[in-house]
Amino acid sequence: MKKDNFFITTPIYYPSGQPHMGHAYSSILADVFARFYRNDNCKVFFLTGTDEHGLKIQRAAEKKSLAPIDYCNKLSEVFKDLTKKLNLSNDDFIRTTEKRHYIAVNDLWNRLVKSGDIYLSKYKGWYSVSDEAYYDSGEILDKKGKKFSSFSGSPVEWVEEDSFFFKLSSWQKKLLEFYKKNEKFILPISRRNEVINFVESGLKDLSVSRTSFTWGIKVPENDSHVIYVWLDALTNYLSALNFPNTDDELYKKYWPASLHVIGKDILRFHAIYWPAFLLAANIEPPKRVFSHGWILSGDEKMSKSKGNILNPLEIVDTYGIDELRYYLMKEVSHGSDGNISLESLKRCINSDLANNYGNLCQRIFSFIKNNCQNKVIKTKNISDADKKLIEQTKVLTRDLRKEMNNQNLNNYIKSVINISFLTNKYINDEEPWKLRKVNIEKMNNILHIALDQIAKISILLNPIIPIASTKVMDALNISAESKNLSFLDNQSIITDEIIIKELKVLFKKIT
Ligand code: ME8
Repeated sequence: MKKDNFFITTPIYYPSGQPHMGHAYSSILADVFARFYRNDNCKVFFLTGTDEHGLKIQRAAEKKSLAPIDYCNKLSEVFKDLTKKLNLSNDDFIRTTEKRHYIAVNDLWNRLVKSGDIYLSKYKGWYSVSDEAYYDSGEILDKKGKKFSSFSGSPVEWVEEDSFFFKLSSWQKKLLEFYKKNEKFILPISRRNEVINFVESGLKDLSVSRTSFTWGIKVPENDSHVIYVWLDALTNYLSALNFPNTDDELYKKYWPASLHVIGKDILRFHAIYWPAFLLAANIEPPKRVFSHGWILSGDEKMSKSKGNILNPLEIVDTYGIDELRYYLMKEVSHGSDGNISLESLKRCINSDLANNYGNLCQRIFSFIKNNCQNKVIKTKNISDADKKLIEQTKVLTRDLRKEMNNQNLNNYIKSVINISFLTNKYINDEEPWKLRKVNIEKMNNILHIALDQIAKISILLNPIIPIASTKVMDALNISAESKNLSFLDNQSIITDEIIIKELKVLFKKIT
């Protein structure tokens, strides 16, 4: 069967401060999808990077008395380090200050000029530098004389300047047709409805250049304008594939993008502006935008100003990267906002990783080491209890690909951890330790089934906890060809006669 190619992206991060849990969450989520499809024998290109232009970055650099590019060179490294710390499997890291990106943005701009979608006028209205977004007067709140966006809560300032505009209004109908034709372009459905309502309520033309500052990509043939940072930033998804060279192997293989993973705050840019720019430029829009919710801390959005930040780097140092990845993927509901706290992190690590999956692996491996000299042989006599566990596992794995294809990662994890729970229960019920002296054959069979279950669970958890699951797969001597999801198509993973290696404790219980 021919497998699809997957181009999966995280948002490219503003390097205007230290990485926070929101960054970690967005990136890990995208990484899990990328790893899953690689494990399902698909070709995957996974992209992340930094979004380095615009007033927000220019001001952040001024604050540090640095030239914007020096500031970006420094901060971009911090985000590159983050990708390593989070164990992201990205194939590329793009910076919007790279030449390849300038070339792509210039080309896209010229296409929009050529198609008649850009005109020169004057912008008069509200702008939020921290969101790098324009807001209508209907979206502005007044708090003690200061103005804020009612959408994001960020401060806004009044702007009046010459500007090029993109004829977004003329794309309203075509966008609505596009959403209708591509039902799963925006997931979850609640976000899709939000976008459709917004577009139906009417779209205004969009200011796509600024003249009051200089830190950005100059408009071709009019260098008093810099291109609006969102038109610039969104193009990263094309520049990483060597656009405008549409004959390039990467572009041919991976465009249109399969999945942009983004937070709900930047949905408008990805689900409205981006497909409109692309349709206008005669480029096929991406297949999916998945918009996750906010990470909250005690019902509030985590933010520096509120002082309620759990620092991802500190969590990784204290508890481990697999632990953080698992916690964020399991406990934060991906469609809606989710609360995180140290207490729930500890609870989750203990209950799912230490007591459930970790315990299952440890007890089986040490029993086999102590009683079978590390060797287990499969036998043909299958009991009712064996059959029941195998059947339950089949049921729980049946829809896993579908869950992933719809970004229902919470359901996916629940099913997998349930398999681990059922396998622990099976061992408790079957009591192989009681068979050591009376029925070696049956004991072997139980252990073999347990190892097979551990192999399945490890492969399924691999996208989420790559380090621990790889240790287990290695200790099971699983061949390279079997370390993938083909067991979902009934291929076997472990050999009939299996010799295991030593397995050290995977997850320590946190007290
Ligand atoms: O938006 N919870 O960059 P960014 C969950 N440069 N997600 C959060 C979050 C939170 N508390 N805080 C931030 C940008 N995020 C642009 C992207 S893409 C062409 C340009 C998420 O560094 C946020 O939703 O401000 C976004 O998806 C990502 O972190 C990067 O945010």
